Amino acid sequence: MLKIAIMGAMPEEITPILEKLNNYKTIKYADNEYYEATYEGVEIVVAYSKIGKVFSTLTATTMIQHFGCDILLFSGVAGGINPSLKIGDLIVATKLAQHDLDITAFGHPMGFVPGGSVFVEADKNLIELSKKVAKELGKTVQEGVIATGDQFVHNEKVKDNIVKYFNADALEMEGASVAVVCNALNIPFFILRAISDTADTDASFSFDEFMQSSAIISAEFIMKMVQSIIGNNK
Ligand code: 4EZ
Repeated sequence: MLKIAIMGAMPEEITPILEKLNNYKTIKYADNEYYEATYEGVEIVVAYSKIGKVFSTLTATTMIQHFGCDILLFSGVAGGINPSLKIGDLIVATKLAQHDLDITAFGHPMGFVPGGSVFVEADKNLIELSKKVAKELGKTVQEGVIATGDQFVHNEKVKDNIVKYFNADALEMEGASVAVVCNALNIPFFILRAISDTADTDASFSFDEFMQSSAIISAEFIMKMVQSIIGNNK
C-alpha cells in the first residue's frame, strides 16, 4: 500500500494538515513525534522536523527508512526573492540547492561538494500533477528554484548573492536537505512553499504576520495533491 510522507519544519506548517485527518496515532521516534493516519485508503505519516537542514534531514530519512514512506511532500513557507512572488503566493521547487555550502576556497562552485551536485531536481510527475491540481482549483502556482541554508535571510545583500550564485526564486531552510535525502534513497519528492516575507530588512515582521496564513495556503494545496495522488493510485 502507498505510504505518503508529509512534512513541514514548524508546528504551524503541519497543524492545518493534521486538522484534515480525522484520526491519527502519535508515535515518538528519534526525539520527535510522527503522526500516522489512514486517509481515503492510503497511509500518511506527518511530522514537523524543527527548523534547518540537520533536523529536516533526520526527519526525511526517518520517514523513509523507519516508517517506509514511498513519496514525500513538503509543505511550508518561504522568503520570496523573485519579485513576481507576493505574500501568500505558492512556489513549487523544480530544483533546490544549499546556498550556504561553501568550499569555493578550493575552486568549487557555491553549493557544490565532491560527489554531490549543486542542484537536486524534484520529481517531474509530481510537478506535472501540481499543475493539474492548480488548474482545477483555478490557482496559479509558480515553478522555480529554491535555495536552502541554515539562516533566516533578512538582508538584501545576502539575497543578491543567492540570486547571483543560484538564480533562486525563493529561499528557506529545509528544502534542499530533504531533496538530497529523497534523491539518494530514490523517493519521489515535492517541495511546496507559500511566501511569508521577501527576505529583506522587514522579513522577521512580515514572517510573524503572515507565516500562519501562508502555511495554511500551502497545506491546503498539499492536501489537494494528496487527494489527486490517491485518485491516480486507485
Ligand atoms: C525556514 N522558514 C523560516 C523559519 C523561521 C522563526 C522562528 C521559512 C522561511 C525562511 N527561511 C520563511 N522566510 C524565510 C527567510 N526569509 N529566510 C529563511 O524554512 C523561524
